Amino acid sequence: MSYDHATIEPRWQAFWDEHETFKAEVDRTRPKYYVLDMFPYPSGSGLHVGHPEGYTATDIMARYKRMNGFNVLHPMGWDSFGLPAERYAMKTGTHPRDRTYECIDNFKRQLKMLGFSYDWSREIATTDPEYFKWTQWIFLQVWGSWYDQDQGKARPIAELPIPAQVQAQGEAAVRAYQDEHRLAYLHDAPVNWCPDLRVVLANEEVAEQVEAGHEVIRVPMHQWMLKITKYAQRLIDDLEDLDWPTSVLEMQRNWIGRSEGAEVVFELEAKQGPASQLRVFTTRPDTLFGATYMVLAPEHPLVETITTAAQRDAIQAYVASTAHRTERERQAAAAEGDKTGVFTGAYAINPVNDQRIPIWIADYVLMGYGTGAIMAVPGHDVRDHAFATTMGLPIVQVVAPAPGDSGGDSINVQAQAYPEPGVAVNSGLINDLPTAEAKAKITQWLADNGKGEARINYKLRDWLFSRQRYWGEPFPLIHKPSGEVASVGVDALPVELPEVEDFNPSETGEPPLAKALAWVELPDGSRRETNTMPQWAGSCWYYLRFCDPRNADAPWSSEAEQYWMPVDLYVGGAEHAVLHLLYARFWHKVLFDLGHVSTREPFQKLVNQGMVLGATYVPRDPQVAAGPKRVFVGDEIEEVQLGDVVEYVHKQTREPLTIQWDKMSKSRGNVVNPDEVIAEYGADTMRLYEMFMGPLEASAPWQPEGVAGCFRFLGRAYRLFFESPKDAEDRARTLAQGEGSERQRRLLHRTIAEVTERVERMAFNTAISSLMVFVRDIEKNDETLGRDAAGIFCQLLAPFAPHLAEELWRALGNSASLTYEPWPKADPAMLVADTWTLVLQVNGKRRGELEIPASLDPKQAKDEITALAMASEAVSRFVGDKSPKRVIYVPGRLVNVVV
Ligand code: ANZ
Repeated sequence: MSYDHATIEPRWQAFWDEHETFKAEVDRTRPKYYVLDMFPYPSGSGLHVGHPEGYTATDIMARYKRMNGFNVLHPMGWDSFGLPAERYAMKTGTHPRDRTYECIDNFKRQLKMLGFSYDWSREIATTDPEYFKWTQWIFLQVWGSWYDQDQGKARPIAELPIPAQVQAQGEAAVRAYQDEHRLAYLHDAPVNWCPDLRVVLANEEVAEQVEAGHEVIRVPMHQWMLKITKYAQRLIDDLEDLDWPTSVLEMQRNWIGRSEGAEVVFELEAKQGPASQLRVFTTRPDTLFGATYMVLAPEHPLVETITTAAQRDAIQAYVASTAHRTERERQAAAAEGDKTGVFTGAYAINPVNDQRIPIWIADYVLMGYGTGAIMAVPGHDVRDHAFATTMGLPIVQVVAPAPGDSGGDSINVQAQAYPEPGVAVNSGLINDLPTAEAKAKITQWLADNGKGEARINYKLRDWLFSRQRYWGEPFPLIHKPSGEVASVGVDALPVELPEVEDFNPSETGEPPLAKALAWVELPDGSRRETNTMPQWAGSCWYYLRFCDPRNADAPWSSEAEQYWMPVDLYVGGAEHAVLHLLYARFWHKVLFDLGHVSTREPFQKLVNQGMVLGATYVPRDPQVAAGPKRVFVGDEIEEVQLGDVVEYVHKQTREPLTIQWDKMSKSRGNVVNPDEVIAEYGADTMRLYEMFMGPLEASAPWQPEGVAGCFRFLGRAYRLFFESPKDAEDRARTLAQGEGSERQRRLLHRTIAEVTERVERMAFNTAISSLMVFVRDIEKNDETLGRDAAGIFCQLLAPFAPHLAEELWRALGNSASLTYEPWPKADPAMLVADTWTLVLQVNGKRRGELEIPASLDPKQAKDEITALAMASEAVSRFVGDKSPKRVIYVPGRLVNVVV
């Protein structure tokens, strides 16, 4: 009998389904563990082997925690609104709904084949009316609230205090005042409009279309905005208690971008009625004496007013030319030193020394940040220095290195800006003060003289929350003939999408819904809002719905929410490090303020899995490689064995090629389809290999040899139960007889200890090596597994290769699934060391040592020993995500990894 995954796996999947093995219910007698994957967008191309990396990791944790007595919530669903289905509809006429559900079926089929322990009874799709009913409900909560600065939280709009003079102006004024304070508001915001494609593009989509030759312009449109900026400080502060990767915490902080500084008021030399002042934001008020010119963003409202007649044409031409560029492009160009701008002809007066300073416009200053205007200090700001040098503007030094700072004498601000802190010079009342004190003193002076005040600024902008698309959640709002915006009312939810034939926006960019007049126009003359919500909306709260997914009366019950939340472990791609997590945290905080959820933060621990890289092949000859780029994929290649090394050649031309590893993508042709891997090796092998490739957080290449290696390991484990010892005559003897040798029991307990400790750390690759060592040892000694050892091995294997583990467990005479078997405990008395020492080298340099269990024979167990070496801290720290060229093993002495 040999290991037949094709029979074993479907059998156990059917068993789990039939017994609802993974169904979770609130149970206050047990501790809970909520483990969540970032749910996928069900794309047309199906899963590739990158998806299951994170899913396997969470599944291991889910299974491990169940065996440790936790009540585990492990759900899966679909982030199923989104542009690809809509584009597909425009091309083929297939309704996005049909396409979406077709893709979901395919994704689900693939996920089920992998044997993940999801509670499928909790499956949700963001496109189901039963789901988006509550997305719309949450939107109404946001729209129905204002932010009370004093209490530091959102409150219902009905509780907004109305100033007496607004009250006196009547109902319409009160309503307008409320609308201004809502957390969701209407705003004319510029969007990226692509006239050729007739679509509004998200910022991150612009580059691709421009490259494809399409024009993208910025045009103002009616948009819904959410006041996430009110939460900027809380979104920073509450990161404190989260168990997240440092890099993600850092990215969140940077995105929110808190800056401390001052707002400074400059008088205009030629007063223009009420427009007599210019306000700027600066993080360096201590450099005020060095401001030699000012710059307004081209869109700044004062540009019109202050430009002199002589400069008008030049200014207008410049403003027109920058309107084509997005803020991102402008920032990128500015960072590369591309400095353009035009003088307005106007002057401002420096409040500290009454000097006249010329006012320019330039697109390196952005309207959306600070006040949209700056005082330029070319002596101490790199961007200003580049601009001043280009335009021939004066450069003045007002900061000198602090006494004792190295390199102090060589400062020459004419040649190069000096942005470092130091001591103030040429700066009147703050002369000789160190930068921090100079900032404080000048800010105080500005405040005392009514010329400014301390200010904290955030880079974070309000969230542009509407899209001109069909396949999204409709807003539950109507526009009344009076101009008033009103809720459709909670009873009218969900507002479903109208059936339409044409999914294109109108010529002018009006959303496709605007054309569904029978839907838009209501009997009382009101019109429905025709924008839809962005794809982020559905993914902002799905983790809450999973707590109580079939609740028809509420988005979730507080009982379920209080029991399951927060998510204990959240695993997903690093591409969501900023926006998804920030938006979800923001909604969560609004819901917290309004009393709908009980935790401040949704996701306690976060892990980003690395990427699975796929292979393509490029010419090895550098000369040839420099020519037009030629890339070949797997089936055009032949591997030839030359001595110890494998070479790649093109099948037809025999041209020598080298391998190149990239992120898997359909366009590169380097994608591996899990269906094929599962057909050949089975889900357990695939899961095992996904975890064995390397540390979860690191990117790693998909190598077919590695898959085969994991398959061989499972085959060996299988034979331990059914075929060993080699001379066994009756099967009963091989299964769980006796105690096993003393050596076997020692090894067993060491394996329990190692696997446990490594799973706790989510160091799955090394946990798997422990299991491999165990199997190899028993096999080598041609031993019969003892009764305990056989059962415990099944338990240890279960999180990683659950189908085979169940099969072996059943063969031992157990009738129940081992899903809820208690996790084994190592006996400390059995954990006495029995090892030899292996030296670890990377590129020939000694990087550490590793204790290898004596059970691993230096001559026989080459694979296991090198695997342990590769997985060791010492080696992986130096190898990182590079793929090793060669691994040299000197039996019993050392492993040298060449990268
Ligand atoms: C004078 C100055 C002197 C500045 C100096 C810096 C160094 P962060 O840290 O990003 O907040 N700035 C302000 N508003 C801007 C806008 N809308 N577009 C482009 N630049 C803007 O940086 C704040 C600094 O960026 C401000 O401080 C201002 O330049 C510039 F030695 O003012 B500073």
